[in-house]
Amino acid sequence: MFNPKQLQVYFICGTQDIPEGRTIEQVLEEALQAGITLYQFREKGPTALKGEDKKQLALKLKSLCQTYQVPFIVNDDVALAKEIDADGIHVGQDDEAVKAFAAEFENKIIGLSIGNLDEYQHSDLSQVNYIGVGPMYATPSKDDASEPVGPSMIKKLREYLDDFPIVAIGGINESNVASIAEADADGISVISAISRSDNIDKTVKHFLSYFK
Ligand code: TZP
Ligand code: MG
Repeated sequence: MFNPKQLQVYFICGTQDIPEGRTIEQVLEEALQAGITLYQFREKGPTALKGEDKKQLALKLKSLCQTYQVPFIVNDDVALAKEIDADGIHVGQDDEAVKAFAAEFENKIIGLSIGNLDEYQHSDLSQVNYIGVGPMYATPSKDDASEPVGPSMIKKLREYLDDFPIVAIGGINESNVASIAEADADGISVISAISRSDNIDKTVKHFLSYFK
């Protein structure tokens, strides 16, 4: 069951985001130990695992998340999310439409990406639990990212959305997280600031301190 507090420090990561010499299991376990509130499994790009390899890794990471009672969300891959009984699914504007699968994710978490006001106006949020808004800043982790919109986009969307759960994404790090919290996001979703941190424990705890 979804609780907006789960958006506070939302870690997204796939095998492509792991620095040399580390494994995704190690990185995720450190992040879970440090207190991340939600995890999204996102395999992307030329090295992305597929088929059975992707499924087996997803099952391993899901079970790791269960140990820490942190929900496990799958990016894009609705079929995989169903097959492994993930806690939820996150889709972008170009992915499978929420209305096509919402009935099968009734007691699960459904997240939708929104890049700007136009996308917001064309999105049906009636079956969506939270929106991911961004990129806030330039990001090293998404090749086809749209123009950064900055924390002011969160403030604008708040005018329309009242207390609907919003998580900010894209280029967020320890130096700019304050402006995201100030814009009244429910939390941050980050890849590289955690996956490439020299001290995951310190980074996650720093992020958590902004979203009490
Ligand atoms: N969607 C918009 S930006 C982004 C995604 C998946 C990448 C975020 O990665 P980072 O490293 O936190 O900028
Ligand atoms: Mg997508």
